[in-house]
Amino acid sequence: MPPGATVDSLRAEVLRHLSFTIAKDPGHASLHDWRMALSYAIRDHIVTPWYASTRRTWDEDRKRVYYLSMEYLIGRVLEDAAINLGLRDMAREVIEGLGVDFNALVEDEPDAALGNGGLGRLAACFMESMATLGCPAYGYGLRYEHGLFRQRFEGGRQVETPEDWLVTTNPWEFDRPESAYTVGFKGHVESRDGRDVWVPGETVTASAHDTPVVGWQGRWANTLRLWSAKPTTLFDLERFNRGDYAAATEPEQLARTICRVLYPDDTTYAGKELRLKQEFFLTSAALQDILRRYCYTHKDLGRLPERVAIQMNDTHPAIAGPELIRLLTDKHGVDFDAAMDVARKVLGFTNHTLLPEALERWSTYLFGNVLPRHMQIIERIDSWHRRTYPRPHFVGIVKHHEVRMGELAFIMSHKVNGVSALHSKLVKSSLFPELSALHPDRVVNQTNGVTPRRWLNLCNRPLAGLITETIGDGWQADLDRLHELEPHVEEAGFRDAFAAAKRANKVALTGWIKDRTGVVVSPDALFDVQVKRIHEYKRQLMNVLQTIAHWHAIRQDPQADWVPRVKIFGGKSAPGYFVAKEIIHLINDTARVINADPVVGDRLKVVYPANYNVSMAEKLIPAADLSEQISTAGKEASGTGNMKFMMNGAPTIGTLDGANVEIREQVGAENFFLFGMTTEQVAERRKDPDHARHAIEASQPLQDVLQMLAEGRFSPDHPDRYHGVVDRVWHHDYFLVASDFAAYHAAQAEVDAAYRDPARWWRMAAFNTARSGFFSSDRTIRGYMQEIWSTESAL
Ligand code: T68
Repeated sequence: MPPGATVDSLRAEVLRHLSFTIAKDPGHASLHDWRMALSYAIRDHIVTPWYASTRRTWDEDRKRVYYLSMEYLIGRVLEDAAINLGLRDMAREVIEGLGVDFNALVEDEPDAALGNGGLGRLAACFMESMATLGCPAYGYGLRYEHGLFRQRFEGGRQVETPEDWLVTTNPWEFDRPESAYTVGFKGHVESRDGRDVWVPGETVTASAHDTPVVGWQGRWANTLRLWSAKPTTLFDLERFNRGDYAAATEPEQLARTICRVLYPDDTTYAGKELRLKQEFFLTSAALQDILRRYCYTHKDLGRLPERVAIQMNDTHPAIAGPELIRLLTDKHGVDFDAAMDVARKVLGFTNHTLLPEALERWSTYLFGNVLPRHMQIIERIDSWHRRTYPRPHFVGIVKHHEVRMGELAFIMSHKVNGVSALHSKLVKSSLFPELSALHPDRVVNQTNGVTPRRWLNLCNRPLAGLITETIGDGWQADLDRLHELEPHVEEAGFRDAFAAAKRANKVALTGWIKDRTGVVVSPDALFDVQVKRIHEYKRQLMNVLQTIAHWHAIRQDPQADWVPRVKIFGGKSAPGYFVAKEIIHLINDTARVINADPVVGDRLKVVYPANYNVSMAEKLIPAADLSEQISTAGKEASGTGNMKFMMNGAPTIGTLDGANVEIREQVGAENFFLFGMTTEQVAERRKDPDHARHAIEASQPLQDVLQMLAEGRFSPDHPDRYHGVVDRVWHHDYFLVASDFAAYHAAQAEVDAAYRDPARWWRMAAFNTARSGFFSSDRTIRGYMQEIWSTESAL
């Protein structure tokens, strides 16, 4: 808690901000006004540690980490900042004392949704962990006017509407218009005095907006610096005076467009000029800012790696390699070989996917048009690498008229990392086999993690309270201490308290589900949750097919001893991803039929609240009994939702994919519902051209489900709506839904058996929490600091 902060002082600060920042009197203040007043009062307490951290970093001339990411999926800030400062309970007391509903106030804040899914949320967890660990760092990103779209369902179909988090003032950001850089596009390259000079055809100005990120207990704070684009010249007065009004505002239009929206594609890459411009805009502004800061106190750019580490979050900012070379050579006069040496010591690259469609590639035509100087530099890097590391069949950066950003990022980095043990192994062996053979020490692993401050301490107050009661305080910043819960897991009293905490969360969720979806569910049912982006490889389809099989089985024998279940789905599809949208429609259609079936009643319900986001995750995960992590092995790079469920005491039903492998290792095989083929078996299975038919023929439940879908049981208004789905399972089942179905169905029966035995179930659940310490993002960040960034904590 900040020294001297009391309920009285915080109340006075809130009232002062209400009067003098918001200019409202308490009698007329809206919920929004109160939220703003409280946010400013809390923010004031961040400024002191923020300022102190920045000063220390300068005074001690510390190495800084720069995290470059196109996405930051932050969620709400107020409660997170308050809890890290030790001010949350005080804030609640103050606000309730003023006659305002604290929960409603917290929920009035829009989610900052500047990301699609796991990659963006990881960046947000990393920012929080770097602040907690006192690692001097800046996050660089884009200040999108509209974050990830809002999802609604119309007749069960996903409909997207724009998100507008900036419509009301964002109290957490500080505009820094003095930190501004020019970023160019297009144009041509000229030779002047033997030096290549890029003359851009278009320019925009990148202007900084800083958000402080405060760590646990307010001991350190870093900066998230988001760029917005401004026109370099306000408008073309000469054209305007000639009456050419549209052309006169062209610079404004270009600038407006760049930060207008977040690309809503996760894992597929959008081949759009605008996307390339966004990526370069972020990267160039960040690199100019980094070099300016370095040159403020240092002269020798050759020693940049001693003070600067830059991490590229996937290939999206991979233009950092050539841009750094351009700035060092063209602007600072460093020679090419020396610039290559410096760049490669400074840069690191994190890969987040093995899906081939997600590997960014740009046509050389488009690339050369938008970034002509960078195209030259990339060709030079490519031939430098071929010369320096000769190899007969090596695939370079530029091939078949395409620039391959993965290869570029690999070559320009001193370390390349995957995000789970399995994934890093596959990065080496399948994604970059040739490059890994040339650079055997380059690929390393850093298994993902999540911040326990938000994903346990904040979102699950009942469980956090029980943990503190049982092992004392301090586990929030030392999550391995959760192991101290293990001896208590054998005590019936502790397990009862654990179950009671879960029940409290479930009761709260039932109310929320009723409000959001109209469906009434019982907190006595097993809450089975799959929340994540909708994607074929994540196999929500397999989950819904199994749900139908389960429904069918209940109808055959309603009086059998069924464990009541609530199937909870959440997630968005990329707007142009037809197959994923069809799966969404199917889940909603299935929910409608099952929830209205009087024969089944409370034994099975299906709910799919629209617009899954960080704030919804904070409600669903603490109330989950079972975590669905059922991707086709070899496809989910890591997963981080799986870690959040584990921390909150929900065992996993899952395949040996991504970080599931390590979750199972940590928690023990007896506390994990494993099923399905391994990566190797998947590859083997695909060799049989009739794999799906064989699997369907061997499973009566699956045959029945496909038959019901084909007959239109879930789409009576449009009986052939799911013919495409059925046809794909039979004939184009790349993700092996059919082949893993029977094993999944059997594992679900195992789950029921375990749930029927409360002692067994709560033992499993509690071990999940007790053994989740490894999945703190603090552990991950320590790994990056040691193995990739060579940097130390300032604390
Ligand atoms: C996710 N990737 C991985 N990509 O799928 C997940 N892609 O397994 C992993 O846990 C997580 O990264 C963190 O490492 C993504 O989320 C994207 O969102 C994305 C966005 C734009 C373009 C491509």
